[in-house]
Amino acid sequence: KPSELKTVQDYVNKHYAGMNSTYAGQAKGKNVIVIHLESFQQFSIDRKVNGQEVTPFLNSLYHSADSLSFDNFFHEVGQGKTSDAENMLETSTFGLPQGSLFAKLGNDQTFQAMPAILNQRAGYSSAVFHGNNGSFWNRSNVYKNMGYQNWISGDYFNTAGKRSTAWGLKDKLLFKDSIPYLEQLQQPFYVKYLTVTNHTPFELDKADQDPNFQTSNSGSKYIDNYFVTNHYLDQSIQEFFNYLKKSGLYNNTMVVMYGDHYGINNTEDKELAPLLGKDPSQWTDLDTENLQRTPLIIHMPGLKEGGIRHTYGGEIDVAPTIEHLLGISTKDYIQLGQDLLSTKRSQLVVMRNKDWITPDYASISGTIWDCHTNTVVENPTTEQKKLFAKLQSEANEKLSVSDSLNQKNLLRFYHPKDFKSVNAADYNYSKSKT
Ligand code: GP9
Ligand code: MN
Repeated sequence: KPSELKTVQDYVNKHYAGMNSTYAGQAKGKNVIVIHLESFQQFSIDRKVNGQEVTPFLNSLYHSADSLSFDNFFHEVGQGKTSDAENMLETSTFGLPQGSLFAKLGNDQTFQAMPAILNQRAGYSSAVFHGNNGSFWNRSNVYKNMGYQNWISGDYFNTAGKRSTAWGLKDKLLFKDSIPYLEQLQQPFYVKYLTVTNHTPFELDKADQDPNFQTSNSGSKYIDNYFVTNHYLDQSIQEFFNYLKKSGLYNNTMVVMYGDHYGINNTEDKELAPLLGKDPSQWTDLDTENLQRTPLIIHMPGLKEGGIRHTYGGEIDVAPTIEHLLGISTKDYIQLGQDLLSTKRSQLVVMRNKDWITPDYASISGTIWDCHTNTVVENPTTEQKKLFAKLQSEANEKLSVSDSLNQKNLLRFYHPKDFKSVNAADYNYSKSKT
């Protein structure tokens, strides 16, 4: 119904936060490489185990003056996990309240997504690289509807025997074996790597482990294994950066790295606590919520005014941030996120289950926490009650607008002047036809 689309449009116009002129267009015309760091959490950044950094290379990028890094960036996925994260990054809309949007709606959904926007507005070619098979999370259909020109999945690579874990080609091999394809892409390109080795249960052959890295002895095999695959992931990114530098691509590329969701389940919190310098008996629900931070690092040589940002945001906000860095305005698109660099953005982060967090308060399963004292707000003042109700209704509205848009496929009816509809039939990912 036109009125339903109108409600969505009104919401988006009211919440448009603009861009930041210091950053807008800084990456204009550059290649974009998004590296999806599977299950990688913020607490691993700068983490030392047995006196050794777990991810020394990512730490160096995190602290580099050529990076914009975010330390209050939250994953906002639901049951669709990786696919929800992808959906947010490509479209700046949420996944579904239940199940995976990719799986449930991906066959017929109208998307106005990053690969098509970047292609139409700035001539970008596009590709996704991943070590698992092409049909997982229904990607073969979804990517066509998003306008991805190339989908180089595990179906393309030699994934035999020890080259793979249970989740597909090991990350070091994924980066290495992707290069012949990457080198054929017309520049500028928009490319996404979906890593997979740092996926639960975080098992890795001894031969792939760094003999110089000693993991924790936490009492949880998930935690101990996690640091091992974190370290492997870190090395794989370093090897890829070495290639980017050697090939010269580094100088005209912006690399965006982010963790898609938690890797360590809250069942392991008691074993994790001491490693984070916390008393397990004092562990709270807010501590668990605080662990839902994942890294976001935007790296580009020559970046002006880089550094670590403390703004509160999440996966929903990444697409407009990237587009604005590329000098592409987002005013005409239906996007629910706000540029992370905008000074007018809201500090309310909305989770898929209607929980929310701000710098001061968090709502976890309906209980309000004070983020400064790490305690439940037992007797809220009238003013606080009003504030919490307002934040909750803002959170609910954001999710319901997203659900109305996606569940009714409303983008079918939306034709901004800057967007030509994507035709899935234009894309063919079968291996024989390259
Ligand atoms: C599968 C990989 C993992 O191909 O992307 O997905 P997840 O289990 O994290 O949703
Ligand atoms: Mn995942």
